[in-house]
Amino acid sequence: MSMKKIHEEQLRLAANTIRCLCSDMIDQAKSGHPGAPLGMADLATSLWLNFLNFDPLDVKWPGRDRLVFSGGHASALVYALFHLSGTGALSMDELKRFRQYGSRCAGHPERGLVPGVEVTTGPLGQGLAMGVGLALAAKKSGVGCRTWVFCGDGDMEEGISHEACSLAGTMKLDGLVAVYDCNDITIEGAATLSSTDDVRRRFESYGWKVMSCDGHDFAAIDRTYRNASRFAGAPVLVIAKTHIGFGAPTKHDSADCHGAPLGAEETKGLKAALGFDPERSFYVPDEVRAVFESRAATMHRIAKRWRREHPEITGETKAPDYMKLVEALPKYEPGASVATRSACGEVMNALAKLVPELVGGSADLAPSNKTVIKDGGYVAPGSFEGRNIHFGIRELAMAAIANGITAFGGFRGFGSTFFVFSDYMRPAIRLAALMKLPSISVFSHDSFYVGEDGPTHEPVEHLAALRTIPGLVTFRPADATETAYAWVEMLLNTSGPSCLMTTRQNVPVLEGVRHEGVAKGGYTIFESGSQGADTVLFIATGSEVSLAIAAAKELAAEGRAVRVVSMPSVELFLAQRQEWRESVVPSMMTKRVIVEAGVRFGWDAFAADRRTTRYVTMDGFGASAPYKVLAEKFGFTVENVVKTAREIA
Ligand SMILES: Cc1ncc(C[n+]2csc(CCOP(=O)(O)OP(=O)(O)O)c2C)c(N)n1
Ligand SMILES: [Mg+2]
Repeated sequence: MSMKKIHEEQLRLAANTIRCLCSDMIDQAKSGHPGAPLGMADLATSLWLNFLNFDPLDVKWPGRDRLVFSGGHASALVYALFHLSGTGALSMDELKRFRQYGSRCAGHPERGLVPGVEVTTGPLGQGLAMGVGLALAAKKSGVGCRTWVFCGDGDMEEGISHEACSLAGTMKLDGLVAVYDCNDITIEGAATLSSTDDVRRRFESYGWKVMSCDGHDFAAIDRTYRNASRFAGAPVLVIAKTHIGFGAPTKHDSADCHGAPLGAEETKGLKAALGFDPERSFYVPDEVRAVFESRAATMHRIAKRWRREHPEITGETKAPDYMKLVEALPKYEPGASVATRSACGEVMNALAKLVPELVGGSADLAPSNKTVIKDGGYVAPGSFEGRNIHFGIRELAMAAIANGITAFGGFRGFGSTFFVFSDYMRPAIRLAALMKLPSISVFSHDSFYVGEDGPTHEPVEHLAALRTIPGLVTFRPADATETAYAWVEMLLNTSGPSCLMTTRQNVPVLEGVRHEGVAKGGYTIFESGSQGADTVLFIATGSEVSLAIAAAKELAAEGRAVRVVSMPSVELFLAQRQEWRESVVPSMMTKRVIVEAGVRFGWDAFAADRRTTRYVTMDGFGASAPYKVLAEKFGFTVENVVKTAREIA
């Protein structure tokens, strides 16, 4: 289908309209970032009207190009574009409610709020890394779309850009075009105050094709985009020299316009300089509406035809069939001894056959994490079919790329590493939770039982820390069977991210494990004696469940009433109805012992009575020694758990 090119004069008028709209929005809100929208308006308008394959009337068209504004502070620009494009989601009234409670035009663009916004951005650098994930998924999907990422000096400075772009270059990830809004200004002033590296040579050394242009010269932008979109064999970086605050009479080229409204006078000056009526606000000339409408109409025709020709590609991630997953699970015999990381590997492989959309890898620890999909093949330079990815030692990029893969649609991205390094991934896990994206993280070596590697490698506060992220579901299974059920629950959870914590060391396969119990976060795995106010109630997770059971059995042998609750997912348990929670952890059972090889933080919520609640938890960092020695030193022995229980029994 031939596409009518939008000419330079029309582009300029459209870009200037966007500049005025953005400044009006920001002035009205008395809050926002005008500098980047004004600086990037020409680049963004040119892309939108002449290159971006995006149908505003079918924003989920699977063949669409993916567009990311990694510097989410340019949100006004995003909203102005979506408004003009005619998705219908952003009316002029909505633009006037920029940054107000309940508006779709939130401070930074959020996936889910504005249909067509692919990923939430704002934490600098993550958008670029998610763009790598989107581009990787695009290659895997075979739909042939491109991924365009706008990024700025801040994105370039962030460590994650080095991680993600180095990987993208190594993999020769073509179809990805990053447009670098190079205005040499950040909040504190000149970017050179803190960064003088040569971005061109940096990216060339990663294996990227680097192009450059004047970001305000439409002919040059057009030429560069054309070359970039045709380039095969490597990702492309377009270094576009721009002026922050372009058009603002006194604040252009100055950090002053980065994050503060221009204000009435400066905005009038901006409009006058751009040939607009200084007294008119939220104004869009008819010609500008017309060019956006014409582009949208063309795109809609293309998308419709594409959908007719590819009815099999829906772009949706299907929720897997529960019964099929359960039937495929390996069975573990009580009494056997299996590290939950090993069980994790077996279970994951059994389920991966039924869930072809599962793709991901490890940050160079796959043999330890046990997260290789056997026979799945690897993503390699120029070859993207494999289901396994060598992320390299790049945990944060791994998590953000997994988010990009998941956000593309039709895939579930996962990443894995040692649990202690989950901190390196946390910002991206948080963003997944905010986006309600069902990415998966697998963390092996989940406690001081790591042993000889010592405290640098022994997570202590990490369970508590992950449990604080709203919307994240964590699983710390007690044994191989719970691990199997946890995997099923992670795959069924399509409304947010999940994490699985597994042991390095062997743990016994337990009796009494119940799928319903894992699905509900916590359940009674063992009890003895007449259950009532005198029962000693143990609540434990992961490798400490078998320890609690052993201690409970010792007390039971003396005729005491005991109960052990396994709580693989604290947040799922807390989300259950009162009846379930009360049946598992009855309020009248106030004698409680909580056992977890992590800090006590968070567990006080489970104390019915402080005087009769005891904790076998970690008070500080771990240490370097054989883990059996550490278990003695830190009190994770049957003897100590029994002794602790006796204090209240
Ligand atoms: C991870 C992270 N750190 C800090 C910030 C706060 N911040 C927002 S924009 C910005 C400066 C970005 O500079 P640049 O990308 O050059 O944007 P420009 O000033 O050119 O618009 C900073 C530090 C952030 N959003 N994310
Ligand atoms: Mg800048």
